[in-house]
Amino acid sequence: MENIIRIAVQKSGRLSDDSLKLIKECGIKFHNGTGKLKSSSTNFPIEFLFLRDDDIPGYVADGIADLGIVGENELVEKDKNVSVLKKLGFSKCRLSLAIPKGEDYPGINYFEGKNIATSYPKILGDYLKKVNINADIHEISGSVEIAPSIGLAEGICDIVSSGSTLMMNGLKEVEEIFQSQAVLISNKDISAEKQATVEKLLFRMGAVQEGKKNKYVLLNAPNDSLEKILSLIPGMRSPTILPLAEEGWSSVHSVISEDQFWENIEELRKAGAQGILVVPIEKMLI
Ligand code: PRT
Ligand code: ZN
Repeated sequence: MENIIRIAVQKSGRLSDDSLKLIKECGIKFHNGTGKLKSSSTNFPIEFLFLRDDDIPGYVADGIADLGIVGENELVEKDKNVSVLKKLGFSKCRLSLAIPKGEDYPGINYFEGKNIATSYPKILGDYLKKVNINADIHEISGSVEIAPSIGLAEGICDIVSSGSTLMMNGLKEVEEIFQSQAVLISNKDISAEKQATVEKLLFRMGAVQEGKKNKYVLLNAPNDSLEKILSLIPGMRSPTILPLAEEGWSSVHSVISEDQFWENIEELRKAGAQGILVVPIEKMLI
């Protein structure tokens, strides 16, 4: 069928679980038995290709897959001609320059004429050009963090998340050069039939993402402070207010962003709100 789309997701690694979780949260059912390279859905026109993340941008650019989920670091490094449809908000990390802990770091000029080991020669090369530094880029495919201690390079450029790998290897982060998160990418030449399926998927992903940002809040409030409380939890259109059995009290139901909820919680309580329940929202269609 012409409308079936194919999506490439990482087979096993830091992107895999969150990629598959997002697809499941979109209501798409599928089997991903271990070792399988391909799978399809029983209730949505989509097929899955399970690949190494390094291969995902290329497969999508060549049209072997219509869509892919990959880190921006890998996408920019591979420099393939694809479209970014959506930032997905997971697998957040940064690409940073690091040097041995004991070294003084006067600024980016430190790297002039030095050797830097990395698995990201393109991103690093572009950055060094931008800041006008001439350094030798030594490309290695893994265990970049040990390069200084074995004398292979004076500094490294690698992915950092918590920073503990750098610390364990006696290194310190000195420049952040790139920020990354998982993104949904697409082939640039998708048929109209497939595009309709892509739109359906994007709509569902948007609803899941909106739902995650917001919470459904229920609370009890004395009627004479309703006005104040409603100004603190304005709701999607306007909050629902139901009278409680107890005279002079109401139950207020509303949707509020999680950040805004925590910012306003003290004021809500001061205004007399009681029995506050905060409930996760699975999907939100605005
Ligand atoms: O086998 P395959 O090629 O598919 O996977 P991979 O080994 O190349 O990649 P994988 O699964 O390790 O990471 C996939 C993607 O997750 C990366 O391309 C990034 O976009 C993202 N990501 C998020 C990370 C990290 N966090 C991360 N911490 N990728 C790698 N790391 C490594 C980093 O290389 C370093 O060794 O973790 C270490 C640093 O972590 P901290 O927490 O100690 O700072
Ligand atoms: Zn990889």
